[in-house]
Amino acid sequence: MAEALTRLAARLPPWAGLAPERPAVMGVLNLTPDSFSDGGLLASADAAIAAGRAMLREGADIIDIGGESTRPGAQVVAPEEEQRRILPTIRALAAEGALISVDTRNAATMAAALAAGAKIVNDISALTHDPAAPALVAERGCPVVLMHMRGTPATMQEMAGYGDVLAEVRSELAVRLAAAEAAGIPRSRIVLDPGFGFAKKRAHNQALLQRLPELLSLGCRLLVGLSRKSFIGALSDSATPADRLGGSLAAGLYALTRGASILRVHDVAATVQAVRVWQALAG
Ligand code: HH2
Repeated sequence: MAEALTRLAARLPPWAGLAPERPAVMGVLNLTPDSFSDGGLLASADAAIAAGRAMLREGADIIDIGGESTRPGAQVVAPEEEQRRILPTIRALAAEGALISVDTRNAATMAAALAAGAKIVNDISALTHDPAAPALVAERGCPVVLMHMRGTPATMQEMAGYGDVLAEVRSELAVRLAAAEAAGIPRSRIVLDPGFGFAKKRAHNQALLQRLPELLSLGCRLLVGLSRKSFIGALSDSATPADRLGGSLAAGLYALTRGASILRVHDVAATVQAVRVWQALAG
């Protein structure tokens, strides 16, 4: 069963030049003072560049660079400040050949990051936050991650009400997918993400992960961001984000058996090792 799902994901169109037959690991580089698990750790561009290089050495396929936290209730950051935080690091790592995604909701930041050498846009609002974003992504021809959420980071947890969570997330993602295609972004350039922890309670996250294969029928590869999230903490009784490595690895490998292609993680070395062993045994 797990092998069949993995083969199904491997048959989807290749994305962003990544090898289609093996799962990819996206390392998270948060250049923010307030991210939920690693805020404030990378206060200078030099520290961020060094952390990005370490992730590449550890085997990350993509480095996801963001300058605005999206945890519940996080401070909104102006695009100018967001760019000030991330552009020097994007420029330096892209010049060294890294595949960079920019984690932003703002079209001006997407444009500046792509000009600095980023190749992928990762938008937690699925190109709804900024009306200029769909046309920009279509025109630049870059791969894009469309994530499911409701509301904004400030309001999302009040909107975590579902009857059938999988059916509702699936149909809301289908709407975002159709809008992106209507704007001129081909489906083959789109990866979908159910948005774990975004307008979801623990039971919703768990059901979505267990029923992940049902999202594959949308015809896109799936990315999952489970790393260190609070529902991993709740399932494993581990209080702080930094204590959630074991649970994050278990959930990530489980997601691969449910058809995910890309894992967005904070702990690159441990994840790459786990994925390699999992693939040698199951893949
Ligand atoms: N999760 C976070 C941020 N961006 N992007 C995608 N595609 N999927 C996710 O699950 C996702 C994401 C939140 O995690 P993190 O970046 O560690 O925290 P913060 O938003 O506090 O910076």
